[in-house]
Amino acid sequence: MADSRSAALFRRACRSLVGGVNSPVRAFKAVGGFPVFMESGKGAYLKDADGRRYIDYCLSWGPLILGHAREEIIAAAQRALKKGSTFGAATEMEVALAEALKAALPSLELLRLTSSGTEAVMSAIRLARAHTGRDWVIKFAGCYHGHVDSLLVQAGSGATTLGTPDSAGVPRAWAATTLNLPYNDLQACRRAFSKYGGKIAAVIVEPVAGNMGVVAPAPGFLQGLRELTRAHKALLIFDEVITGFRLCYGGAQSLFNIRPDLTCLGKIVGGGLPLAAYGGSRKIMERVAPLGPVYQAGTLSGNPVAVAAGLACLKLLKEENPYPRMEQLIMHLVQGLREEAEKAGSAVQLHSVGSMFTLFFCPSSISDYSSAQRCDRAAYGRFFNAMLRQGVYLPPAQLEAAFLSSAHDSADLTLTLRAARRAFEPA
Ligand code: KE4
Repeated sequence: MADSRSAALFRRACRSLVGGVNSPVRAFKAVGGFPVFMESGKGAYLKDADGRRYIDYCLSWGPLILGHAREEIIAAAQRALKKGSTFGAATEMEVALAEALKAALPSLELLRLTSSGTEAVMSAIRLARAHTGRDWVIKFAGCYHGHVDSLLVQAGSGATTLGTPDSAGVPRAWAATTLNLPYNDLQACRRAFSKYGGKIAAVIVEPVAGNMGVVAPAPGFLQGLRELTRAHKALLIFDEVITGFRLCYGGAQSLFNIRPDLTCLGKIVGGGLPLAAYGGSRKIMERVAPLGPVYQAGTLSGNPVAVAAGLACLKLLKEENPYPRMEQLIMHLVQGLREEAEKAGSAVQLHSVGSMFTLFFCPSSISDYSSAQRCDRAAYGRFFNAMLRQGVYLPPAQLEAAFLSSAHDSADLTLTLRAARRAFEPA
């Protein structure tokens, strides 16, 4: 509403912050209108600056698998904060978190904590180039790996939402080291390796894509990447910033039983605070400073408050194992959305893996970026706003993943499906 506090805050924000936001995909450009300013969150719910409550399926783009403001995580962060916010020195807690990550993902023999997923990916790419002595990287169109210069080529997430899949400001020479292939197209990968094998340092993949909407790997796709990279002595990098601890406690590499050479983690591992990580075999990781020549650093890497939140989050996930229940709930939600869309005559595709899902407004099946781009984004925008008006907050962009948390319950789903019944009504 033009006279709402969010509207006033947005007008004020635009005077100081680029586009009034600190990350483009929050700007609501893909769904129209202006961003709702949030004031607080609790469990499955958000409250905006005007006091309106929403059932939240964006969950800060993935980190909040246990819902907003989970008591135990807040308490752990508060305890840590009282002892000091940062030391720029080694601490026992960061070792404990590293040990917990290694226990969950056996492919991590040695790792490094960073403050964002972008940093983790950027470092993993630099390390792969150093380890192999090669420059080129294969990524997949529609996959987004953070705003790493050389990977902002046909990127997903906010880049695709804003129609800038190839960012300005990236030197052509850097983008030229990136081979962009269709997701799920193993043949294209085979051809790339047979043509450029000796130049390719790594393949980086979202093992379940979230940044073109949720798109699952085709059977054999990930295994095929593993075999191809091994045969050509390139590294396989799993970008598990979204899927890590989301699909199951061991992430996609456990679910699909694939051992990547390097893994990038983020979002959930910080329990909602800024923390990410990258890691892999000791042989590869020992090339990172101070042991080896690959330089990577960070003032707030392994920040004690974020580490405490991350440790508390992983402890709760291990103890509560919310995955089976969330999968049951998401099956119910997806089936209900499919039925409501059918009744309204809306052509939709529903994708879900674990507790992440996407409602695509598209009449045909989706398996990669080009098919995902056939979506009717205006229809998604209308649906998003109709749901927002009824107190349901979806990701403000069609080609993003929506998430469930362990705080969502069947009553939330009933309200969501009732809102969807009205929101699907033809415009
Ligand atoms: P951050 O630098 O935003 O912590 O992580 C970058 C990143 C890396 N890899 C994957 C698979 C990711 O999804 C992301 C970031 N995800 C987006 C949303 N899809 C974050 C939201 C935003 O950019 O504001």
